[in-house]
Amino acid sequence: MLKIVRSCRVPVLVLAALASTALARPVAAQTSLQPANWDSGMTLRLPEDLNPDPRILEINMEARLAEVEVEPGLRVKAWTYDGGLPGPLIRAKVGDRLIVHFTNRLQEPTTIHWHGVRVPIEMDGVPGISQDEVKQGESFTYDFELRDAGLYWYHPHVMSAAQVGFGLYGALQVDDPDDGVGVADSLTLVLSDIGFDKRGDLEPADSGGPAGMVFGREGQHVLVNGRRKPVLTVRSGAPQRWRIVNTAKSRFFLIDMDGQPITTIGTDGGLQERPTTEGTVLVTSGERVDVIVTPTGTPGSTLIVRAMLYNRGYGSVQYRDVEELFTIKFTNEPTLPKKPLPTIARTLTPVPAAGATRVPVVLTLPPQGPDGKSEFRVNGVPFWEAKPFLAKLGEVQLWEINNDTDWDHPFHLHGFFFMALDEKDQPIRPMAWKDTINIPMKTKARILIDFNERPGEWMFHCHILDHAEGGLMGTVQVGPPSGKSHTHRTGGE
Ligand SMILES: [Cu+2]
Repeated sequence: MLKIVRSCRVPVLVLAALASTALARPVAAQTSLQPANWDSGMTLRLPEDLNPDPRILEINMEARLAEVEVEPGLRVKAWTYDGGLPGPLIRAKVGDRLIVHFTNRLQEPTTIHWHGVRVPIEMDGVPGISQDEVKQGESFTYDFELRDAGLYWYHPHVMSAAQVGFGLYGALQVDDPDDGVGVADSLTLVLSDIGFDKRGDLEPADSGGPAGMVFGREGQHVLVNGRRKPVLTVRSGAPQRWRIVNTAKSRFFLIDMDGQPITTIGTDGGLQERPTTEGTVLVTSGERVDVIVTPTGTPGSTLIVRAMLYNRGYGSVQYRDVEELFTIKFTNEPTLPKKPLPTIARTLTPVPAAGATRVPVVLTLPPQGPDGKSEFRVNGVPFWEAKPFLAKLGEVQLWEINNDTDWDHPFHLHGFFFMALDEKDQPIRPMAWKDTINIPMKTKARILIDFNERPGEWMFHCHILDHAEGGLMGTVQVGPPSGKSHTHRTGGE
């Protein structure tokens, strides 16, 4: 037993070694160090659990139009899950079963895709490939097990650039009570943006034409848990865990807390091998990060958390300003003395790369045609002309993805985690399970995927959703085809 006395004014944090795991991970008796209602400016709604079984979370959810206030007096007629922006925070424990009775009250067809979750193919939410569209007034029940701890999210896979941009997204958090992180004060942060005019009418999904598609449209209002510039009230020197998802359809967030250290402990597929500490953390579209921060400042003062400029292509840093995300307001209590964080580590077992099938993937953007149209291509073809990649069930593949465009592409694979490799086929350290990896302009990424289960046709695409709809999309058929013939339609990703 290891005892850490935090200070004479706060309870003693007792850490016990877990005997059953290879790495002795401490389990903390957690006590909040924050004032009451410290996070009331940015809490997320929770859905009502209809099922008495503690291992089953069963909820109803509706997609519908709703007027939403993103700051006092500033309203937008958004597309929402259950009337809010973002949708409810679906929160369960690892191993739980999730049942979502979904009804579409929109005038357009939609679906729900569960980003990053190892769902059966029938639950993956891609119309024409894994399920039928849910049309206006129709319902569909999603039902699957939450096998992996981590922060995931959900959004439509029909006209996704439009529907996500209009407000259809929410977080799905799968907790591991034994993760040993030992930080009591935790926030889930859904970062997004939305574009609308003075009347609250949404910016059209095709604004800017082909140039808008090539850039990746960003809404002018940056939102944190659906609010503009909310406020957190915190005690200086108290550690916090932030679980962050970027649900914006194009915008990247390079998060800065006035240069104060940000310790990343996990990413898409839960905790990473070991923490890393830097002055900023980048979260590209679709990605998640799990970080520990200890905001520190003079009692009574404020600290602004910002999104700094990050160059993901022409126009993303020119004539642009940093964005304020939220304000940290320090209470008048004295700063807590610095204490070391518990050892946060995870044993990850990489799949051997030797013998993996090499799959070249080249991303291009040919010059505009005479008709002014632009299209992104994967191995020479846009999505609507592409044939599925093939993988045998149990085959390990090494995708060597060459981004030969002048734009970054956060590359997302449905249904499977992968690991990023270096040029020598070794995992990039610290190791982490990813489902979305940013491939900066004119660079390459190498990812190792074990197609060891769940045969079916799985999507991959850029998570700048305008790029996806502009052609940067494809599928991989894992195992034999189901026999159902599929028609790939434009915009039906
Ligand atoms: Cu892209």
